[in-house]
Amino acid sequence: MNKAYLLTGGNEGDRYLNMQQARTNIELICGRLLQVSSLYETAPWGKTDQPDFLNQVLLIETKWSPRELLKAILHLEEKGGRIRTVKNAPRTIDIDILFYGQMVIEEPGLSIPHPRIADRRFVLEPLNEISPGYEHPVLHKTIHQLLLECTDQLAVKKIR
Ligand code: PH2
Ligand code: MG
Ligand code: MG
Repeated sequence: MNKAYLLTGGNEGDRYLNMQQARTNIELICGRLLQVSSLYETAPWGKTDQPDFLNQVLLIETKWSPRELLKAILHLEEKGGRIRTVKNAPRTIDIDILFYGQMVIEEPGLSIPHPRIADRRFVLEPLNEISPGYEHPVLHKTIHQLLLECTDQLAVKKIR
């Protein structure tokens, strides 16, 4: 079995319900939840004139390969009512693969680790809550270290 860290996020519609449905569907389709961070309310990164997000990090155990996992996730996003328009637009649910074990993959449509982890406090805070000592396989620094060095100042608030 392989372990993968996923980030869920959304800022459109019933945010709590969408995040909860994402967790349920991930567990049904992708694999068992091993760890779940708190929910965080986070200021929008990138395109800032949009509502605040909820974000959460999940650690799962999965039998799927990275490519199969991506396919399953895209299916779940569609099921969750996500309509893709422009980059960084508001969305009901976004599910990103952050890490897949210690694998490094650079393929069209699939970059693992997720390329912007170190630039985003909304990813590092929930990750740090569940796995501060996890080593980034490319940057060779722990999540805790990356959080200490992160220059992103956008608000990230633990809500429960
Ligand atoms: N996702 C983005 C762009 N900006 N900002 C926050 N706070 N949370 C997100 O999940 C997020 C974002 C692109 O996927
Ligand atoms: Mg994303
Ligand atoms: Mg995404």
